[in-house]
Amino acid sequence: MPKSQTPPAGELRRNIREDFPALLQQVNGRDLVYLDNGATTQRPRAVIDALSRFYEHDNANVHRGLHTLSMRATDAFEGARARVARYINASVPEEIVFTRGTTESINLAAASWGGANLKPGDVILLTEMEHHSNLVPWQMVARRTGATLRYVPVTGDEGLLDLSRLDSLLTPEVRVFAFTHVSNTLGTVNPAAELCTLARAAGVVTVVDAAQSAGHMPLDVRSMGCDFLAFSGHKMAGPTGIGVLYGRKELLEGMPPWEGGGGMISNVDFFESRWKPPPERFEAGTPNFADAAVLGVACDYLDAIGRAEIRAHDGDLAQLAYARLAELPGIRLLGPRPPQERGGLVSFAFSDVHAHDVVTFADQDGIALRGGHHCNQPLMRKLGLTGTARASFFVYNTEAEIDALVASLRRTLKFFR
Ligand code: 7TS
Repeated sequence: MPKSQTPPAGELRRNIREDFPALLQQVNGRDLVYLDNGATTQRPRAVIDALSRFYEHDNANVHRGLHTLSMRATDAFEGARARVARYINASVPEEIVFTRGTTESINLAAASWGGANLKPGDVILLTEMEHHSNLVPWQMVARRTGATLRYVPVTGDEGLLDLSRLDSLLTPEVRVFAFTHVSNTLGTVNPAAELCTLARAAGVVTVVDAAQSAGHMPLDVRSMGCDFLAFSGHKMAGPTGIGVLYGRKELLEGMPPWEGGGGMISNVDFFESRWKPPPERFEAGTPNFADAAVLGVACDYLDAIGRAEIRAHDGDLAQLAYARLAELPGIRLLGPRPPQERGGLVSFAFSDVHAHDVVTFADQDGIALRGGHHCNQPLMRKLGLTGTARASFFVYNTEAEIDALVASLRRTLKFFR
């Protein structure tokens, strides 16, 4: 975009909402206000159409046929791999493993890398703000290998990692440090590059959960210095059921497969097999080639808007929402306030109104929120909460929608008090 046409920071192209057909509807007689983007984003017409086009024109299984459609499908699939590699500045496309999503990506890293490298006495370092997806797979591999878990504490409602503790936590027994880039409950943006640098200096492998950042800010795995990075297509305007595990080439090459089947072998005998190199080694069976191909279209869509611009836009809305919500009597707001430490979501609780009631009443006004523990049960317990309501923003959300949210919450509070 020429400079003269660049909107001010935090303000994106005005007609962006028209790209998203699902937004153009009424819910309970009101214009839909979709503020549940942390769970999944809506998809732009470009992505929806690309999926139809793929099935209408190019559909055939990949890596198997010599016929034209199979070659077209394979080109689209491998082209998307290269596109995703560029999206996060991976060194080569082979560092991109396609999975079902963040959850499967972390399970792959934990089972394959963890299963091969962890032993009794080793420590897996996590943080108290991890989503269950970056917690349970590590508990499972800990049980399997005899490794133990250790946690970087969260400072409380302010929702920051207590980095003063990191030196004492990164002892020689720590083999892997898995942490979220952006917390789906607190909104905290963790200093991923700083954490990766400290870990690497201690010889510790890093796994970054980028589920909440991949669609919302620039990502560069090489400047971040991570070893693994996981994310989901459906949280970044892309298709459902497709995700990515980025792994540094040397690490992926040293890892055993975690599932066996077609596509991942170079040779099979009755009693033993040899594996293909990454990424195929980790993609047993027919991959989700159609959604993978269209994930590249989602990358194009977001980059055309500009991820720095998206970060500014979502962050500005979160700042505004925080300020407006703070005016509501009896509200408890979670996570850090400063714009550089908060991504595009705000989580809040009332002592006298359950989060599920907040969400149900908002729905009556056509507003989609999420309420509950957000797959962060240990953190909720630590904070003495059963759940929160959460508003999470994306490219198409507006200040007027925050006005609608605040007005709706005022009505809810009046009803309950
Ligand atoms: N990690 C984080 C930080 C997440 O927010 C989520 C999903 C996941 C991992 C799992 O992603 P999946 O695509 O494999 O399911 N978070 C949410 C949420 O906040 N509300 O619904 C899903």
